[in-house]
Amino acid sequence: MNGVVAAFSAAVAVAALVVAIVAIPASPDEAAVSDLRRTPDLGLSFWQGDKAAVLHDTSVGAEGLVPRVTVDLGSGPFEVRFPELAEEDLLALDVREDDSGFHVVEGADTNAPVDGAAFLPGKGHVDSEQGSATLYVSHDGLFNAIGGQRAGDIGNRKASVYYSRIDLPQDTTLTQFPTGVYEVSEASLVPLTELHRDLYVVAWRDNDHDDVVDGGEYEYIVLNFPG
Ligand SMILES: [Ca+2]
Repeated sequence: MNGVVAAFSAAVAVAALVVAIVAIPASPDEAAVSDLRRTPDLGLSFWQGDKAAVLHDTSVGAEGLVPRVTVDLGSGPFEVRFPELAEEDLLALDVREDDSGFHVVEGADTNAPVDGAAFLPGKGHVDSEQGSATLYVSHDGLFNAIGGQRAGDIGNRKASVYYSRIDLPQDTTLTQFPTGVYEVSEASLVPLTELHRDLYVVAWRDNDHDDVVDGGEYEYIVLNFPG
C-alpha cells in the first residue's frame, strides 16, 4: 500500500514539475530593450495586456527627419496610448500592408492632395462612439480618424484606443449601390490573433489645425507581428 502511495506521490510530484515548467512564461521579449518609451513626436505607445511593447528607433540612417519606429507585437489585440485629445483634435492613422505611405510630402495640404497622398479630405473613417476595435487598412484613401470624443480617457492626460482586428478590404466589399459605399464583411475582418504580417502606419496629429501635414506632426510606424 505504501508503495502505491509513494508511486502516486511521485507521479503527482512529476506532474507538478511538468506544470511548473509549462507555467514558465515563454517571453522572447524579456531580453529586448525598448529604445523609446513613446514615439518621439506624437508620444504614442503600444500595449498588450498591461505590458508596453518594445519600440525600436529606426530613424537613424533613414532618409529625412521623420521619426521611424518599429513596434514588436505579439499576434493579438493591442492598445495605442497617446496624449489626450481636445474635442477638436484628431489623431489620424493611415495603415497599409507596405511602406508606400512612408513618403509624406512635408507641408502637404490635405485639401489639395496629390495621388497616393495620405489623409485625403473626406476619407477619415470615424469609428462608432464606443469603438468597434477595428483598425482599417487603407483602400481608396481611407484612414482611421480618432477624435477627442472617440478616444478612451485613461487618466493622467492620456487616452487610448483598443484594436482587436483589422479590416482588410476585399474587392467584393464595395457595394454597387449606392456607389462606392464600403461595407465591412466577414471576409474582410481579420482578428489580430490571426495576423502574421507587418502593418505600416503613418500617424498624423494636426497640432495647429491647419489641415497641413507639417514637420513634427507625423511619424512612420511599423507594427511588427510574428510571421
Ligand atoms: Ca498642421
